[in-house]
Amino acid sequence: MQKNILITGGAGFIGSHVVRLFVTKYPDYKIINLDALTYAGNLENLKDIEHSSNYVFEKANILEAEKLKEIFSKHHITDVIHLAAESHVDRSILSPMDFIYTNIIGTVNLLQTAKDFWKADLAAHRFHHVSTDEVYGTLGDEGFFTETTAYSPNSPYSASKASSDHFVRAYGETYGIPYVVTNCSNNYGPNHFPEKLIPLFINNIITNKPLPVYGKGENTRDWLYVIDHARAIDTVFHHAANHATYNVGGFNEWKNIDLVKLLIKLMDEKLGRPAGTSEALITYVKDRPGHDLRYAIDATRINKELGWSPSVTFEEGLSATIDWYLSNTEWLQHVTSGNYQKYYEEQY
Ligand code: NAD
Ligand code: TDX
Repeated sequence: MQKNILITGGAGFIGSHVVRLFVTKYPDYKIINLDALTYAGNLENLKDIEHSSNYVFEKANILEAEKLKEIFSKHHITDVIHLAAESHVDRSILSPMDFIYTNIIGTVNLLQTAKDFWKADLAAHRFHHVSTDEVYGTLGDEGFFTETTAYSPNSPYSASKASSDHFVRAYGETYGIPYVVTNCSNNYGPNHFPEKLIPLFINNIITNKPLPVYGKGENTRDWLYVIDHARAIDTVFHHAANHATYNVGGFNEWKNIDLVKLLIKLMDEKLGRPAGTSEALITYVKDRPGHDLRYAIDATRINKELGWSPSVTFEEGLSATIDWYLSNTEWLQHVTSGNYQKYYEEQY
């Protein structure tokens, strides 16, 4: 059967890398990128592949059920890789309802559309839901999240993602939707919107602005290069058993303050500034409410069962990421104007 894969959120950070990988690696598939182009969606992320003959863009919101039906019919959608979401924890604290609409109701709309459209032969299809390690809540100083860790979300963002994961599972158990779920750790890389820690701090170091470290900077995250996440999605989409879930991570934990110092070291070198100059920009600010202390993914299962592992080290990935931002200052200027600017001023 010809594969016509609907990738939602394909104009965003991770989605753009997934779209690029599928369009270039699978010329026989048709890739339909559905995106509402919110503040986080940017078609500039895909300008190198936008004229590919196996690629189509549909501007649509996953809250519009009728529009989803039209798109499924028009393109004979055979599979879904679902990334569209509101994705920033700090925004979820300011405006939780946007997260409930898109992440929960939008996901259920998509599930419902897929279930109705695929009803003649559900087993021939696949719904890949892209989720996060944040659904597991927080770890103490030790231990890892595994696929059997109980959900315990602490932010409106993670609660909305946890809810969407539960709906995906429920549509599998109740209606037989053939789903897979991946729960990934923090991504970094090109096209990352500069509201998240790494791109925000890269931008602020370039422009000599304060680096707002929440609390004491002791919170820990597990970082994965976005292209390795896209590779993991490719692997799970093609090879996982139905109803499987996989944790995806880099076995690469960093305390925020140590990561910020590494970033400063690399950036001062690349910008030709004396070592440590940008440390003066570090500014400790009020902690994020409900701030999870530590995330750490146990990615043994995807490694043992499907043979996936990260392809680059953190130092390689971070260096490539900084180089990308330094040579794409126009991209940074475009996304840091307008609405983003207003939001940024409200925050700091
Ligand atoms: P992003 O915010 O960069 O991109 C989200 C995309 O979804 C944007 O292009 C936006 O326009 C689109 N979108 C938002 N609401 C929409 C709607 N109602 N209808 C259609 N399109 C809509 O997000 P990201 O960081 O690329 O994350 C992608 C997915 O991966 C999300 O589901 C997120 O929860 C998950 N995830 C992210 C990370 C991470 O570190 N960024 C880690 C694990 C999982
Ligand atoms: O200005 C900042 N200062 C700061 O200290 C920002 C933006 C963040 N932080 C801290 C908070 C976190 O401990 O840095 C850490 C990383 O923060 P974010 O980049 O906002 O990521 P996080 O909250 O960990 O969530 C991310 O990873 C999981 C993504 O945004 C989610 O979409 C993904 O699901």
